[in-house]
Formats: sequence, structure tokens, C-alpha cells
Amino acid sequence: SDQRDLDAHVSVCRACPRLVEWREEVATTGRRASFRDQPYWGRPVPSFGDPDAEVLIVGLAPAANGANRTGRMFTGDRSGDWLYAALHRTGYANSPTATAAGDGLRLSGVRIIATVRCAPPANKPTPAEKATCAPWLDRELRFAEQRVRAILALGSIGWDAALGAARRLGWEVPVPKPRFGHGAEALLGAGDRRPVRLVGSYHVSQQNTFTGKLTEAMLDEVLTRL
Ligand code: DU
Ligand code: SF4
Repeated sequence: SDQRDLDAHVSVCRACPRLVEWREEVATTGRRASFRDQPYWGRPVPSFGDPDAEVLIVGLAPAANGANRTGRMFTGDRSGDWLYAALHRTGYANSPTATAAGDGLRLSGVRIIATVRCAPPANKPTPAEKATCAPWLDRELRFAEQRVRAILALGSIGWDAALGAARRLGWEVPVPKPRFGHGAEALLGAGDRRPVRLVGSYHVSQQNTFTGKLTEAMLDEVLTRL
């Protein structure tokens, strides 16, 4: 399928020198001690979930020892523990846990996509890296264009990436630019297609979940709204 073709192409992308170096360094000499005996993926991480999803979740980037290790979005890290538990509570995932590709986890109705597909140092991609990876997001959105009803942006980087992709696809984006916030919402596009709801959520990173900035109830609420 087109989606499988895209996944195969993205998985060998080497367009960002700094990220290629980092993803591979972490995967070889830089493995976390507890994962030292495991193979690491060490490549761009393709999107994951239902290929016919009406809801897209746009995250930030793979975690160095999470998706950069397991090769699957939000799999094998604390952020993913939070996200998949919530997706299970709200009926989008068949299991509350994600450990590795091949664990039987399936999503229905949602697909998870990264803004930047390679693990960045300190989880912080540069503006140039975000721009370089943007065409991959555009292609995901173009596949989904006829069916997508809502996009959940995890964090302001996902929010800005979704707005940028929407503009490049020729969807109508409100002016001035809608501001990101937890629970923020904007309507994108018009024409012959029903508008796409863009919904914001604080990112599921430990920085937010450990501090209580993002609670389970807050995450369930935005997921339920979709
Ligand atoms: O081989 P496949 O059934 O198309 O699944 C590929 C991959 O995508 C697998 O990890 C399950 C996941 N997936 C999903 O989460 N939800 C779907 O509706 C279809 C596939
Ligand atoms: Fe390619 Fe995106 Fe990875 Fe850059 S971040 S190397 S554009 S997949």
C-alpha cells in the first residue's frame, strides 16, 4: 500500500546529519545500561496504528531509549506508558501497555505520527530539522485527507507542525495563528471537505506527567472529545 511504501521510505531517511549521528550513537555505544543487551532500532520511526484512522496524533520525536530502541512510536518509555494507558481507557487501543513491536498492540481509529522521526539530543530538534522532516508529515496527512476528522497535537511542536502541514496542503488555517494550549481547539480546512478539528494536549512527557501538569483525567478528556 501507499502507507507501507511511505513507512519503508522514511525508515531509511538520512537527511538530518546531527540526528543521524545521535540516533546511531545512542543505538550503539550509547545504550542505556538496562537495555545494553538489546538491539536498538536506531533509525527514523514510522507512524503507527490504524491505517484508516480518522484521528491522527502528532507527537514530538522518538525518545532515545524508547522508540529509537523499539522502532515503534511511544513504545518502551514512560511517555508511551501514559499515552497507551489512556488510549486503552478511551477505547482506541487493545492493550494498556506497549513494550516492543510484536507485542500484539493494535490501535483502532487512531494513528500516531512524529513531527521529527529521529531521536534528537535532549528531545530538542532544531528548526531546520523540523523543516526537513515536515514533508513526511505532509505525506501522512495527504493519505489521510479524505477521512481525517481530528488531529490531536501533543505539545506545541506537534501543534505548529500540524498547522504547517495543513497550510502546505492548502487547508484553511485561521488567522491569526491559533494558540497552543491544553484543550485548545481550531478548525482547519473547508471547501468540499468537512473541517478537521485540531485539538491540543500537553505532551505526555515525564516533565508534565510527574509534575501533575498533565493528569490522566486531562488526557482522557481530550481523547474522549475526539
Ligand atoms: O500487518 P498489519 O496488520 O497491517 O499491522 C501492521 C502494524 O500496524 C501492527 O503493528 C499493528 C498495527 N495496526 C494497528 O495498530 N491497527 C490497525 O488497525 C492495523 C494495524
Ligand atoms: Fe529524515 Fe526526519 Fe530523520 Fe531528518 S528527522 S533524518 S528528515 S526521518
